[in-house]
Amino acid sequence: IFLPHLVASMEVEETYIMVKPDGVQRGLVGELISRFEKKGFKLTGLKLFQCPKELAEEHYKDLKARPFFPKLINYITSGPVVCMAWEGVGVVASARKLIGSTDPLQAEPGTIRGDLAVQTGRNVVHGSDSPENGKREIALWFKEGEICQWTPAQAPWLRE
Ligand code: IDP
Ligand code: MG
Repeated sequence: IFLPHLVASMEVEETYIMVKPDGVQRGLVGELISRFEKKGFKLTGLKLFQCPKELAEEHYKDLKARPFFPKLINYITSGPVVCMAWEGVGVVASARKLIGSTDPLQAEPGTIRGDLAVQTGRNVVHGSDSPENGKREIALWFKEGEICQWTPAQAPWLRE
């Protein structure tokens, strides 16, 4: 039987990664960019941005009914975030693995949240949970012209 959800995707995907306000305030921007860069994914969009309330609410609309929603919106709008678009084969699931579990105390050592955070309400980074949401979120956070298509010089040294 073919179980597609158990197989790492071979498609080129895009994911929206965001350093949340705590990550920016704690000086973790360089470290977080570096983790995705070193892994071998391609950066296609990057900006520091003060998120308006409406955008935060749209981004997290699936969580609207949750009791922590108002606090989540306050958190995400409490200071600048760093918005990133990353591209690569299997990048969505791989980025989620690099990020680690939502609760940093449950996140494995070696993951971003496992190494750098202690609480769900201050878990330093966002990553899209599906290729569809990757596209949706990049379209939500970036304007046309803010995404760059380019070929990294190291491309032939990352994939045969
Ligand atoms: P994810 O960021 O790992 O995908 P989601 O369940 O999509 O986790 O939740 C989005 C964000 O909402 C989390 O990263 C975290 O900042 C916040 N959040 C989720 N659950 C809680 C909670 O129980 N208390 C406080 N904040 C939460
Ligand atoms: Mg999520």
